[in-house]
Amino acid sequence: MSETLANLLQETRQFPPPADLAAAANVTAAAYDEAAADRLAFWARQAGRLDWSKEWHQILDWSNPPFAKWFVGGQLNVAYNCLDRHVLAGNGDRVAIEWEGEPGDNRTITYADLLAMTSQAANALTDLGVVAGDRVAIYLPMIPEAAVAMLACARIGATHSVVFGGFSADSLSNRIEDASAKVVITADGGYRRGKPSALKPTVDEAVSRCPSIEHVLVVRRTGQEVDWTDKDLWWHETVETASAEHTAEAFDAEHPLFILYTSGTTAKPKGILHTSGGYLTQVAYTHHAVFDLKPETDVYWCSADIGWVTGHSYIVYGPLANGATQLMYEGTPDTPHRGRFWELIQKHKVSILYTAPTLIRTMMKWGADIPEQYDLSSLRLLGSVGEPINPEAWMWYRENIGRGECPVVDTWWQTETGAMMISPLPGVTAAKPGSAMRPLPGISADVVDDQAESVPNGGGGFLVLREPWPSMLRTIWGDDERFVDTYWSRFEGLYFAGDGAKKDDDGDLWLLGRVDDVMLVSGHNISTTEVESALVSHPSVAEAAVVGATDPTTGQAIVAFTIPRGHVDTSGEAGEALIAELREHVSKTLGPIAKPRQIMLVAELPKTRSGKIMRRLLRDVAENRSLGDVTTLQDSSVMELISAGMNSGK
Ligand code: 6R9
Repeated sequence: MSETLANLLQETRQFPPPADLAAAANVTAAAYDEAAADRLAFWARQAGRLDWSKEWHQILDWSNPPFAKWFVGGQLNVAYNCLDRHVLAGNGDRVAIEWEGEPGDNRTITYADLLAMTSQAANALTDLGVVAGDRVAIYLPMIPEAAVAMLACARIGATHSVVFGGFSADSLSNRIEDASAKVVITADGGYRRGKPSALKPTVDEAVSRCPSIEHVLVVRRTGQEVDWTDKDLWWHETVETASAEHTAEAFDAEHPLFILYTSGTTAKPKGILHTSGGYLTQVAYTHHAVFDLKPETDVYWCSADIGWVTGHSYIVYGPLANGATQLMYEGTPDTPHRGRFWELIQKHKVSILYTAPTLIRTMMKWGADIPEQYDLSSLRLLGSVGEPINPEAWMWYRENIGRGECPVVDTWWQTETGAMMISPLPGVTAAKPGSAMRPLPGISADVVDDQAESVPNGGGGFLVLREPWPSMLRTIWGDDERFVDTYWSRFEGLYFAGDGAKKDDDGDLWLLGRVDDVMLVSGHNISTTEVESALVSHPSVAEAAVVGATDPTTGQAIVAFTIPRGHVDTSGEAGEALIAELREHVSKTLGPIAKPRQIMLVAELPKTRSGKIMRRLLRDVAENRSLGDVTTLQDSSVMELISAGMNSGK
């Protein structure tokens, strides 16, 4: 970005916390002051939420930046903190996971059950020769065994590397190879959109290229036919026959817990390494503070996949460390019908929902009459993660899912940050639709210009983190140099996250998307997010993706791909009229500079499996190039449809 971002969007609505929630909130405004007074002491107190076998002697060792060590000398077992201690405290009968399979089967798993299952898996892995420090790849659908496999690794000190079920054999084998994993845990298949979808053939292909793999553990989920090799073992014959007694050993606070490869919307995937004590401290604290979790009464649901960092931190480690009762759902939101999510919330009386803007916008497209048919009165708090949430999507979520009463917390963070960094606190913050608001207590985020100078209120630029935080990535697996280059080289002494952001007049933060996506139009930097939000604020639009395409006169020109809401007529002249109206609407909302050169009406957008729009591919289409790598797409047929529409001039 040669100049700071143009500050286009104006949003003045603001929603203070409900009085009853504020009065009983886990965290009050005092947390900001306490953390500001002594950041390290604040984090040391949060580490006190966990059971340590050995106390640390130093909170943070930052003597060799950017390589951090938190809670130096401390020892703990992560799985013990998520399981044993709740059982020992008399909460073994509390439900840990209410699991719903896509075809309608379900399982109820208490903390005592989950401990027994994890102990069996830990014993089985040990019998297979897995020892502390080894890597285990996990390639599973959203079934309880996914959480069990992760916790079993944590329990024996093995480092897990979860790969999204459904990534190609290439992606899987690259990740296995990069980490030299010894074991893969997978399943015959899982259910997606009403059908069993196979996983094992992909694993077979990947493993045939990966000599490091000694064993493949296979959970039987769908019962479909599978080929069998001499490395394969059934989970039910290996794990479920093992002893359910296992004594957890304590590991160093900096013992590697997991590697998670970033979704790779760009270059070679990076193996983000997270360790134990600091990571668990921050996921547990943020889950407690941002969701205001009351473990005895709340039913929590994070709809993410376990293969995304959101599933690691806010399905497995954060909620379980806090003794939460949670819903886990295997399938897609429209199977067998478009009300499935709301039906599940009604059935399990879910009180806290954490989901992604892409899902909210899809629900907008399907129409508010669907959630209206269900009793959603159990909900008391709504969360969002993964992308900037457009103000209109935020409002729709609050009004139609949260009865106009539930606070919405928009949480900004990354695989690299491990846990939430910027978010409202539901009992404190008067939230603004579309803003992630303030850094959480103990976190120092800022927005800087090209010269690393903090921008004043009203300004825009690069989002950076000034101080190390407990759940920060420790490095890129096997590549310290790339870690330094990627995150710590743009601005001296600052972590640069890759996102653009602005500060409003009150100093609250608005995320503007990846800086790689920022458009330069006639010398003005314009964020894709703001133009998308302007489009989504039109009543006929459910979702929009905006890219900058090379243009002979303006340098770059704005090209928008827009999904109309369900009821909208887009045929022939009505479609042409809508496009003209949308161009005018953007121009009126943001100013003529932001008026798209071209708007296409499309049925779908290319997204990664965690729901992020892949603008890179849309840029290829807008500039008439052949498509780049599409292997991380959720649905690769989407691009063919979009390209066909572009070429027919629509
Ligand atoms: C947790 C997660 C990280 C990138 C991040 C940013 C975008 C995530 C956001 C958000 C605006 C939010 N992002 N949450 N942008 N507002 N609340 O998504 O991790 O998959 O590594 O992606 O996602 O661009 O840099 P990850």
